[in-house]
Amino acid sequence: MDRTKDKIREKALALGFTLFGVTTVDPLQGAGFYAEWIERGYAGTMDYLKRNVDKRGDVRALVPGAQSVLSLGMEYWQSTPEVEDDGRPRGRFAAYARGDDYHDVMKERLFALWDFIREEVDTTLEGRVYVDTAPVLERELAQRSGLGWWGKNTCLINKRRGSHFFLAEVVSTLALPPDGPATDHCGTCTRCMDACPTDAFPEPYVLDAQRCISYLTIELKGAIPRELRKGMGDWVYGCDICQDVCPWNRRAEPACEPAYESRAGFERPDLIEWMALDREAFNKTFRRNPAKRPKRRGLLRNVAVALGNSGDPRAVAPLISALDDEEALVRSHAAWGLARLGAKQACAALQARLAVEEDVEVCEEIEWSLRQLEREERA
Ligand code: B12
Ligand code: SF4
Ligand code: SF4
Repeated sequence: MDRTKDKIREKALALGFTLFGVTTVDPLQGAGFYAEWIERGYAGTMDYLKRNVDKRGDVRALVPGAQSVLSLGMEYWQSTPEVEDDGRPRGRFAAYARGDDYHDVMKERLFALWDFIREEVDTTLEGRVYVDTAPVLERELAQRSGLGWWGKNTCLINKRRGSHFFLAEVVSTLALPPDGPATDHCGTCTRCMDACPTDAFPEPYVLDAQRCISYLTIELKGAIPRELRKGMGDWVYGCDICQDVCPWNRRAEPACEPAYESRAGFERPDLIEWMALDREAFNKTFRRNPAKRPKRRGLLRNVAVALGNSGDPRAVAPLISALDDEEALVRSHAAWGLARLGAKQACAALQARLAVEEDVEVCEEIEWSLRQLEREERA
């Protein structure tokens, strides 16, 4: 028992963190694994992951004189209801992102925790708080702090709470007794790997982010590779499949920090309504929400793909309107959506757009879509 650690744990729980553990500042074993992951190209266009690769394995490079790392978890679990057919095609939006942006929420609480530690223990302590933003290998630090193990789906899983939680750290010069590491409980299970619709796991415990729907819908700025669009199904922001199928999430007693609770209409978004969002409506709808990250053009690109995948004839009209969107990225994916729907009635609209279109990539996508529709007509 350590009184200082207990007091800090109590404060962390009061601030809404439900998982708490401590580890040493010893170098991380996974640094080599990480460098190889980057080397294999699995990070795709996420250039920020390719910077400071050498520094990632040692938190002492971030906080000179650091003595301990506090790992914290905050939960966001929520179910995704099935909706009655109300005449509107619906999308899916990852559970973690349906409320306020976790970076903002957790940063504020982490600063409050850090202030408490300094006031309670010693105001001359040095330290920094992290959530996602710095070159920190969060999952491995959390595993070493006993919060959970990295599963074959690569997510950190806690035996009691499952994996629907965010991670954060306080790296500081405060010396605290470490907790023991968590052990792996995946066993022979391969459900997550079998369920992934885009085949994003080249091997257990390894994710090729370039194929992951989460990467495609959030991180990728440009066109989504055509061969992966079908597999995206109705996901418009992130993806929860490899967590939803995990038995540890079914057994968990999950919780949700109120700030992450779903905003109205985010559980199963109305795709036709979202396809019609102009800039002002987009900014209003996604204020303080993580989906402001891919910007309007990225989100509507995803919505166009989901409408295409819906197989719903009601998706044709909004996709035809989107052929005139101000963003080339949206126009090109709307063209693909029409081809995917086999919407032969859209040929005239595609041809009309092609006659005035100036963007080379959009022209190429429209020509491809027209060829698909013509081929289907002949067959
Ligand atoms: C880049 C990134 C992504 C990328 C790549 C994900 C990935 N698997 O690498 C994309 C955009 C795809 C993504 C998706 C998601 N992400 Co993300 N993401 C990150 C980020 C910023 C960096 C991850 C990273 O460094 N990846 C590189 C790989 C190599 O690292 P790693 O998987 O963490 O593996 C480490 C250890 O597991 C260990 N390790 C693994 N295997 C082995 C084997 C050996 C032999 C050894 C020694 C070590 C080892 O070593 C590695 C290095 O330490 C982290 C935040 C952070 N700074 O860590 C959030 C983070 C991982 N993401 C998070 C979330 C919530 C998600 C999503 C669930 C969101 C969603 N619903 O769409 C999905 C989950 C998809 C999935 N199956 O992973 C949470 C995960 C929380 C948790 N419980 O695990 C994090 C921690 C953010 C946070 N602060 O809470 N994400
Ligand atoms: S988040 Fe979805 S796409 Fe990404 S690895 Fe998991 S199941 Fe596959
Ligand atoms: S689904 Fe099975 S293999 Fe995948 S993370 Fe969960 S327990 Fe591990």
